[in-house]
Amino acid sequence: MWRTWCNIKILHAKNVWNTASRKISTKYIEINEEVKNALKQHNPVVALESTIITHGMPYPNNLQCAMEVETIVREMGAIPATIAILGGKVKVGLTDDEKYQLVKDMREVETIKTSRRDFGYVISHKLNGGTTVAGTLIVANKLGIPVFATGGIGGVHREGEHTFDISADLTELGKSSVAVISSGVKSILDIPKTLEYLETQGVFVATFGENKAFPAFYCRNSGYEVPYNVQSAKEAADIIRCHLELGLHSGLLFAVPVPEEFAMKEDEMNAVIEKAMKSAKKAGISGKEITPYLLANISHLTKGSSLKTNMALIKNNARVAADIAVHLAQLQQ
Ligand code: PSU
Ligand code: MN
Repeated sequence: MWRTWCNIKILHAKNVWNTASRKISTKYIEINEEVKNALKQHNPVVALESTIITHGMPYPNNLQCAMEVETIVREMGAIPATIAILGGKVKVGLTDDEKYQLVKDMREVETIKTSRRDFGYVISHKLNGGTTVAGTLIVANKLGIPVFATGGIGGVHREGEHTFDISADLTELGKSSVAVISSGVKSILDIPKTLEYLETQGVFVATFGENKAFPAFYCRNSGYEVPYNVQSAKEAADIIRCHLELGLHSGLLFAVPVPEEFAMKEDEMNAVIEKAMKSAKKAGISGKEITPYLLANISHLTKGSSLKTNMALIKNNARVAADIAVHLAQLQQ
């Protein structure tokens, strides 16, 4: 029973019209051998998103960060599985060449920030796509990869009660049997509303570290607490195991504060964020463009130091995620 959530669920093309199926047609997905073998043998795998690469960071930091994150996952004893769409195919476990291609193609080919709603379009038009947290969760969930590392997840935007801008990351977390390791959410978002939304969606939320202070991505403390604090990878793995074995079909969020030496000052950051948000409003930016716009603007306003923090926290999250994946795999053997 315990083993079933890790089976690779792939459907052959003839069954593709079975709309009740959770499976992806083999026509549309390519899993690299290393990841396939690790999944078969219940070895630790960490899923990684690719919107960070395509829309979250400038070149060459995006590529450098993606490579370093994978190295860290390997050093910790897990297999990295960066997920993206290349030429209309979902690739699980991008090779370095494929990561380079994804970035290089952006100069000539339309590259879509891909959440749930975008997959059919991207694949039918044989485009490239950077999968968001939501998009990556869909693939990880279908393949039974229970651990996924990223920087920050999307959330309820400030003034979301008027704009209805609520990231699909939250609804996807509500229906994916996957644990996401992130540094919480940025204060470009409404943090208390995001936490409320996660509760409604049945997502387990805990901090991973010293206390229950929910981190705000660039800063270690958002000023809001969450109900749970987890202190070790073993404890996290035990919780994930129970959550999955109970068949709850909702996700888990472990929020890891950025390491102290890379953390940014809260007052300073709040002022920068206010400024970036004003400029977004003035430029009429909305919808899926808002997060990439703000990220680039914040990096510009902080003269690149927010980008440094961003890269440091992703790497730290990858380390924690791999540690959790290793402990989870031990529970399965
Ligand atoms: N936060 C970051 N960097 C990012 C993102 C979020 O610090 O690149 C990306 C993630 O892929 C996330 C997506 O899933 O933005 C959320 O976008 P939206 O708010 O449009 O749902
Ligand atoms: Mn949005």
